[in-house]
Amino acid sequence: MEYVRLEKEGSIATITIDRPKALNALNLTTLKELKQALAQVVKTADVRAVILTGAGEKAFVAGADIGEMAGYSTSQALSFAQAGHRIMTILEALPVPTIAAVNGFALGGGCELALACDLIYASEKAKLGLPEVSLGVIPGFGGTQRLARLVGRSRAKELIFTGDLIDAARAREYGLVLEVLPPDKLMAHCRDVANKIASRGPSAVAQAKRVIEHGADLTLAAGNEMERQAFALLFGTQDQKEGMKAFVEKRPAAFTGQ
Ligand code: DAK
Repeated sequence: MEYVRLEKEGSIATITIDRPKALNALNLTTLKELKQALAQVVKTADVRAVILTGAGEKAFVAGADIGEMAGYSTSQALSFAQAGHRIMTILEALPVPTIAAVNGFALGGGCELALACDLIYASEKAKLGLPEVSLGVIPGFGGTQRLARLVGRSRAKELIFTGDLIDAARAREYGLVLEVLPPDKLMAHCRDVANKIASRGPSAVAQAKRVIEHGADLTLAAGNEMERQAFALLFGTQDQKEGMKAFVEKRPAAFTGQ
């Protein structure tokens, strides 16, 4: 792949958007390669968490590629938005947690990419925002929906209507990022979180992710019913037997994902 790197260390996969000359902006090729990388992750049985980041010092992803988008017709814009939405949906539906390591600018489509991840950590140097209205458009990869669900409609409207960029500390205050780290500690922190998740029961983590994600669109009663079903289902796994046996025997559990 030209603009996307996929590396695996133990059970952690790291996907790096690697187009630093354009601040890792998402052109069509990059989107296609990101989709390929995610497909590869799905095929790799022992991946337990995915970290997504940007190459270089300056950017996570500075947005969709403005040069490429500039001449789009309405129908081209629709297929571009559909391609972006498909990728965000694939990310959200991955059975393993995804962590955005926001190491610099996360703007427009880049911010939307982070928003489609389960957890967002940022470097002190990061700047986040959805500046699309400054370009005469609106977010096209799910930002209007995911940002509003994460930080509330009012704050999302403020950020989207003004197009303002916010620093990492402000993003944390808004609940958009979980923690802010010194730049040289960001990846280590994300790996620590990923490794901790990887040490837990994989089916349990997958079910927790599924139930939280799907439950967000349901009534409380329907979401609780989904939780009960998933809880019961896990009692059919080896991991539940091992997890509880290990507790009783006062030793760490050796989960297999079965
Ligand atoms: N696209 C293409 N190239 C970009 C880019 C981007 N989003 N961001 C930066 N670059 C390129 C710059 O053009 C420059 O290239 P050269 O001139 O060196 O060839 C290089 O990266 C370095 O950037 P700068 O020289 O500008 O670096 P600075 O430090 O001065 O400024 C910056 C950094 C991040 C503040 C600035 O580059 C900037 O404002 N970039 C644009 C940020 C932005 O507006 N992002 C949102 C993009 S819009 C939709 C689908 C999708 C979307 C919307 C609708 N539908 C289909 C409906 C999504 C939209 C977006 O994401």
